[in-house]
Amino acid sequence: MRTFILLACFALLGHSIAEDAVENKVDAAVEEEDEKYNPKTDPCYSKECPIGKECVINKEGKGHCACMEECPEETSERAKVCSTSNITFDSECEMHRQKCLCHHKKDLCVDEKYKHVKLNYYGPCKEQDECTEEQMADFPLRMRDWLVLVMKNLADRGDLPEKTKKLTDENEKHTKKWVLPVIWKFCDLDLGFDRHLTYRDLLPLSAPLKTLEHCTGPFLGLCDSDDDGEITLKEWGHCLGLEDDEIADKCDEILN
Ligand SMILES: [Ca+2]
Ligand SMILES: [Ca+2]
Repeated sequence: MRTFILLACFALLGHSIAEDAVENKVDAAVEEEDEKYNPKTDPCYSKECPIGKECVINKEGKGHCACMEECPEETSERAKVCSTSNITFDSECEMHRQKCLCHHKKDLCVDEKYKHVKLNYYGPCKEQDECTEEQMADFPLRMRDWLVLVMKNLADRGDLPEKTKKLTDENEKHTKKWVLPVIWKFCDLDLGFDRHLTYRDLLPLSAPLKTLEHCTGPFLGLCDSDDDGEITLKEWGHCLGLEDDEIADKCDEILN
């Protein structure tokens, strides 16, 4: 019996020594690779790809963005996203990866309709309560109060540009304290500074808010009063209760 235990120990020891030797070899090879690696010659080194895509080197040796092989595995409910067509994806990455795969007609595309998929809100899709007339009437008032708070918090934390901070200080004297924050939010959301808020421009506001406030979607729909898919400063001001003479384009002042 003792011999058996001894032999077993030797066998285990032998196994462990052999494993260590293999590991050392692998480490050395990785280190050698690392030493050889030169970011300047890596076509993907400084290539940034949008979500759901990754850089791969093509036949010409150039880096280009292709659909991701796979997204990091997500098991948390909080990572899930709901699309505008009410489909839940495991993550925002997975939604964009599917969009990419389906757009390029790849085998891994789950459903051809995913090529038009768009993010609606963060979290799994859920039945949203109907936004009643009363709630809808109340929503802009609550939203502008919230914007006043957000802007004030940013100013207090020193997270606003100097000029904008000055504007907020002056704004303290006004009775209608929401006018400046409403205009500021429009400028803040406006990608491309073209004074039009598209679906994409509105995402940082709508995607987190829609899970918490079921009137967000209908409200933003109403804001686009001419129904052209974009919200102008005038439309934004009107739906948040600003008078015509209060809707002034201060984006250059606010953002610089
Ligand atoms: Ca824009
Ligand atoms: Ca419009």
